[in-house]
Amino acid sequence: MSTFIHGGTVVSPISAQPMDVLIDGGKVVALLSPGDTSFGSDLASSADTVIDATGKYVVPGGVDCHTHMELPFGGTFASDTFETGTRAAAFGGTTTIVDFAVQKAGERVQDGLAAWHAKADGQCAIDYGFHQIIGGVDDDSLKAMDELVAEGITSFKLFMAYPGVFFSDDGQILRAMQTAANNGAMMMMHAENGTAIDVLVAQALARGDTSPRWHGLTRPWETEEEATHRAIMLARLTGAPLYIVHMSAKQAVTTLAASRAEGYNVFGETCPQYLYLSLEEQLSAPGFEGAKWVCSTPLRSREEGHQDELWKALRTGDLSVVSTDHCPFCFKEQKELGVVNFSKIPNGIGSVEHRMDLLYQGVVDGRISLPRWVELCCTTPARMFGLHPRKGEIVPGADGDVVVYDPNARTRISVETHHMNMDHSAWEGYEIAGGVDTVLSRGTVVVQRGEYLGTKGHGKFLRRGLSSYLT
Ligand code: DUC
Ligand code: ZN
Ligand code: ZN
Repeated sequence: MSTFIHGGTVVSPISAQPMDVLIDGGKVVALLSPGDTSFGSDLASSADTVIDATGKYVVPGGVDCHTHMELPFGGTFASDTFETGTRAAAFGGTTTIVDFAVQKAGERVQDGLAAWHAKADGQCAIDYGFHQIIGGVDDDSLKAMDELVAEGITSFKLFMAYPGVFFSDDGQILRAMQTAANNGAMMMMHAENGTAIDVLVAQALARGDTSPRWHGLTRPWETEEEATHRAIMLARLTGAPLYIVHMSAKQAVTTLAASRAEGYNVFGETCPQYLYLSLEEQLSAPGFEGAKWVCSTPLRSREEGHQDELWKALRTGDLSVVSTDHCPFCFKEQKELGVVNFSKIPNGIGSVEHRMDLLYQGVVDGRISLPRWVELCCTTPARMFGLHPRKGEIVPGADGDVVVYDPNARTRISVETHHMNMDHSAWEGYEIAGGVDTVLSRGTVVVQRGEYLGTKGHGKFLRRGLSSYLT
């Protein structure tokens, strides 16, 4: 089964040029300059399927390396299953997700991972891998980290937030990092000072400050910056590579940049919500409305200028990746758990369907270049987490994960039209210049002009290698 995509502009992390793409047996087999008569041109003329990409961009399938399908949180579960969430991702041009398997304290890491395999197996529209959350660092879980690396789970996330749930103390963090320094895995960190935040939350509630806005005000930038600094110092001490997830505070990014400038393997991601949304506009919406935007780290103040600084860091390379931290909860009965107490609102925003579109607006607005869009959303996450060159770039030998993206399309984001299992959209009414036209996963068309053509179970588990992004 072969597919020939012709007439488009192929975007790589370093260039955008007119090229035709030939996919055969689920793999990219050739990139041909228009009119090329060399290897592949015969195959192209006899391809089973021909896709006309004239006037469109041909980009690698998106790699969203931070999702939480069915995450247990605050007495409920993230509302997307692997079936609904990966289908929504495909609609938005994402062809790979890396989700977080969870080990809770007192549970075997291997059991937590097995539970995640059971949730995802046979359900997914696109390929998927797992990071492993270690919620209880001890001798057994440290040993399990070595085992998991051999099974293609090559990154481990710890939390400096959520005491009593996912939290690790500094000694536990140090031990896990020593293990990663030894086995080559990437450490990932939710960097917020959770014990300090818990005091601020209790004080706010005691004063009667219970509305969603206080979620943000009780997680000030200092708590992110302090934890970021501590995590980086512990990583430096051990030699483990460190990836800080969902960065939202400009001061934390400055701290990260300082260690990057010294040559350490420390990296940061941000998410669309921190680039576009704010404490003043969304989290402070009237009544309980702001609950839709309760996530951690929280949305930051626009007056303080965090959003512009994050865009700048995406340009300079101080931030390496844009993921979503997709963690959807419905407003009814889920977000509403916190209607009289913001600390009971399940933390999370659903964006897995919109990441490619939202970041493309950065290209339209002149904030990032076309190749940088691809690098941030596709190539670097693949390299960071051991999936490149199979994923993240259109090169011979890679999986045929390709998106034909139409810069002339217009998309209006709405709960009425999205495919995520949510009863609202954090992006309601957002106008997108551009839109996904066709999505291929391993050479199979899964979405075409707004129609889902894929199948549940097409998506396969990806055993990942070690990061190929380290310096
Ligand atoms: N942050 C969220 O917003 N949701 C899930 C967990 C997290 O760290
Ligand atoms: Zn987190
Ligand atoms: Zn997360």
